[in-house]
Amino acid sequence: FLLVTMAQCEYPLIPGQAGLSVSAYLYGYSSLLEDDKYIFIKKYIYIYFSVRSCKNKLYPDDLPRTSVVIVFHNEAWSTLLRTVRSVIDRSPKSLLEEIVLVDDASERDFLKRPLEQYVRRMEVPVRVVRMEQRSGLIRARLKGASLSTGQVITFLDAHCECTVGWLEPLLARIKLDRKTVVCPIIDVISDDTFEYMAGSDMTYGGFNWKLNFRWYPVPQREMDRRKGDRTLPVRTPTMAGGLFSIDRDYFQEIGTYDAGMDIWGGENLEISFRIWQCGGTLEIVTCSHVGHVFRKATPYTFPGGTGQIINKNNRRLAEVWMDEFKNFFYIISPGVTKVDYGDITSRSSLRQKLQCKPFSWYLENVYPDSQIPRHYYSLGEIRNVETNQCLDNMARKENEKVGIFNCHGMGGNQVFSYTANKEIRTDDLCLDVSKLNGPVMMLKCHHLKGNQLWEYDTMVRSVCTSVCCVCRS
Ligand SMILES: [Mn+2]
Repeated sequence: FLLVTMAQCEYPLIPGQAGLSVSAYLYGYSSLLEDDKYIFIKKYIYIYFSVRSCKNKLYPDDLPRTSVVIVFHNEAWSTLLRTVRSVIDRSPKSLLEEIVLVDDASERDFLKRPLEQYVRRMEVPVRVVRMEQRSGLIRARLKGASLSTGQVITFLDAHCECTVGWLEPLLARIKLDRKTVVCPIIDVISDDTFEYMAGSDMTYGGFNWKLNFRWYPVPQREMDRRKGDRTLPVRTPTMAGGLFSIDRDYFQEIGTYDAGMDIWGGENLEISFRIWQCGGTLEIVTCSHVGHVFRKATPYTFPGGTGQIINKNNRRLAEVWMDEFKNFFYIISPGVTKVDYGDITSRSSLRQKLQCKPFSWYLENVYPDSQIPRHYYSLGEIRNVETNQCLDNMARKENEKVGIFNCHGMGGNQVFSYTANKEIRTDDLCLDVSKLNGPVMMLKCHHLKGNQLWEYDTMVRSVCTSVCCVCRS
């Protein structure tokens, strides 16, 4: 902890600038000092540096070299070149084997010959590889990986900016243990102004019942494991998918990607589950920062419709890796069971061959604060048997009231789970009552019981306030 006054605070507090990676939390504080006739108001600013002494970390000289594989489809010139340029400028030459740009059948002319001619002049070998037809992220990455030669493969999206010192901390973790798969902290590049904003080192990857990737706060147990040192990597249950480094041989050993998945979606959870369940480790390396342009809408067209493809991919991931916990996905996404997911025998036999652990092990050991409860009493609807009405989350969001609607028996918004911790959950929200006589709200599950503890007898009632959730009369 450092205490500095505003006057002392001349150096920039922008993360990354001057090599400083800081999180500054500003607390205004004023104290009155009397000096004869004058009262000086001195305004102190307490600045809590999260003591991210990343700058002083030393890394071995003999780190493995990496190829950087970047898939693009109709990417803008400026964002693509910002990515390539920053990789070259901010990676030690001795660690950068090459850059492989995989064009997933772009239509824009400047991404054809002009791009090839432009990158030919660069100081590092940059290859442009073309997919013959639109193949999607997964197959395009597999092609790029197979044509690259570095000991490590680093996948980046085509709209990134690597920061100074991004690469060494990633490679150092892989050198230490080749079964460690590492992601940088993903900083945010605005898609309006393209300004660079620091991402948080206090969130990690999770997923909800619908198998959407989500960021959640790093839990206390993970802070404790690192003894509060925020320069140490965070073990993350899942990765966002766009940006990570992996040892080439290990990537092969654990079965690269599921080539039966189409285009995009679900592949990041699939590789995350596979890494953990099959003996690897997945980390966010907090000393490595890469910016990423988060776009409001996907520029990709999905042949056959976005929903169908993501549902198919998610079914493959649920069927191969999630055991009985796939029911959470199926029951909250009615209709998804009708989607054909193709043949999964090769992925199932991969799981057998690698002797991967069950999904319950993953929930217990890797993701105990998962949105999918490891232990639960029931999963289904909460019905008033006399009126035939059901609790319904009405597709509302966090901090809104839970609703009641005619029971439809179709799962979806009427699915709740009464967990072993006596919470009532719907997806990643918990029923919560803070006032006598309600209302019953849907809040983030906090795992601390209290307002989220429900007792079941013939009614379901909140312990804290005795509010009945569903009453018979
Ligand atoms: Mn992206």
